[in-house]
Amino acid sequence: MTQSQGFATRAIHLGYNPMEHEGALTPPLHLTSTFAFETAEAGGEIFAGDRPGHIYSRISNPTLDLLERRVADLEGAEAGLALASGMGAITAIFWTLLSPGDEVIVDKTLYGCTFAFMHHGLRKFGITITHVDLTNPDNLTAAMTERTRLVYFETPANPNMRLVDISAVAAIAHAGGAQVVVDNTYATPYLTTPIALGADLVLHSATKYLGGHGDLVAGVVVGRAEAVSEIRLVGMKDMTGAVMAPFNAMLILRGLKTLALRMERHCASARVVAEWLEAHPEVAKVHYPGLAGFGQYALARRQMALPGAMIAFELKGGLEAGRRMMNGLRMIARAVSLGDAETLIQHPASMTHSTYTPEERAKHGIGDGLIRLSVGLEDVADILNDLDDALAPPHVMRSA
Ligand code: 4LM
Repeated sequence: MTQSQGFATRAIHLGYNPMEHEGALTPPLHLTSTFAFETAEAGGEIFAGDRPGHIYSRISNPTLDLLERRVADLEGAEAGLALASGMGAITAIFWTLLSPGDEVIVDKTLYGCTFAFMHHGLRKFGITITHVDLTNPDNLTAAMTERTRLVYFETPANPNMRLVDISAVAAIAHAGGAQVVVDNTYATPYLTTPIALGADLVLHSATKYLGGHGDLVAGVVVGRAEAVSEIRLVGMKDMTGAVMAPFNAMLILRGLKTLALRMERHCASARVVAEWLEAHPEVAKVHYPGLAGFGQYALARRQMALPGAMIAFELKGGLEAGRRMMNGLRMIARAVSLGDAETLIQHPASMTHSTYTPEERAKHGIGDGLIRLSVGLEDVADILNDLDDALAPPHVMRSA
């Protein structure tokens, strides 16, 4: 297979020839923890890296290998690494690349557990975490120091949909000698390929769109072969042990076959839902990169092939309106995570951030009426109907 083939074709065929596997159309699942060597000498050569081969599934496994090559190819990267979770991917990268005294510059908005890892994990080991509003790349120029090793961000960011201009940030980071790590979970390589825009490493929570069916937890890292190999041998093998189970790799390989198709449908439905929400009287503001009123609309057009299927919106009625809406839903699932066939909804103030005070929530940019919606693959009319019923004012009788 070559790069000249299209995205969907590569997601289905790349790196696998059934004729090398007794004609099996579907790649085999290698459920094995260890690998036998032909001779002691052959084992020695594989250990020394002088001969290709697998040793133990905490280092590599043929089923994971195929997934790693497919995701790397879709992201336009040299190599990939499959890990146990998105957090496994993030922690393996950081433990590999950082030493005490180093500084990491991160955007102001991060997925909550990434934020916790930076603050409660990395900081304990003498690493400085500096939050900078990277939506304005000029802020990075001012913040870079000679200790800055990495610049890290999500685009779009979880949960408020802020975008970061990858090429502008990469140019500034590289000029200062830092590497750029992008969490591409929200966009997927179908919408954005950060490596082509200058990122050094890209990671995913493969739990989300790459798997696409809400049936596993997994992560992937892609980048230059040498860097990915170091993360494999240091961050994954020795420091976290966060290896992906072969069965999960198999499920993600299946998910990837429909990634292009799913993203087209996810994004088309999300646009309809975003426009509908924007016109709804109970909704104060909709944050969706496909709306002309989105603050970073020009960047979204330039950097994303489609605007994605995650929407953040603010309810005029704050906490109570959010709680009422959540409890009024009948089809849409009140659940964390995203990128599944099912539409998922999250109200941080009454769910994930309910133990924060309103002041603490405000400090983290989470308004009491903020709702996060992962638009699924159901018929969009049914998604709208459910939202419509749930958003109806309390005195309006809902349909039976
Ligand atoms: C959630 N997110 O948002 P694992 N990067 C991003 C994420 O959204 C997540 C991870 C990494 C949610 C999970 C409950 C942008 C996760 C972490 O969950 O470790 O695969 O990924 O609801």
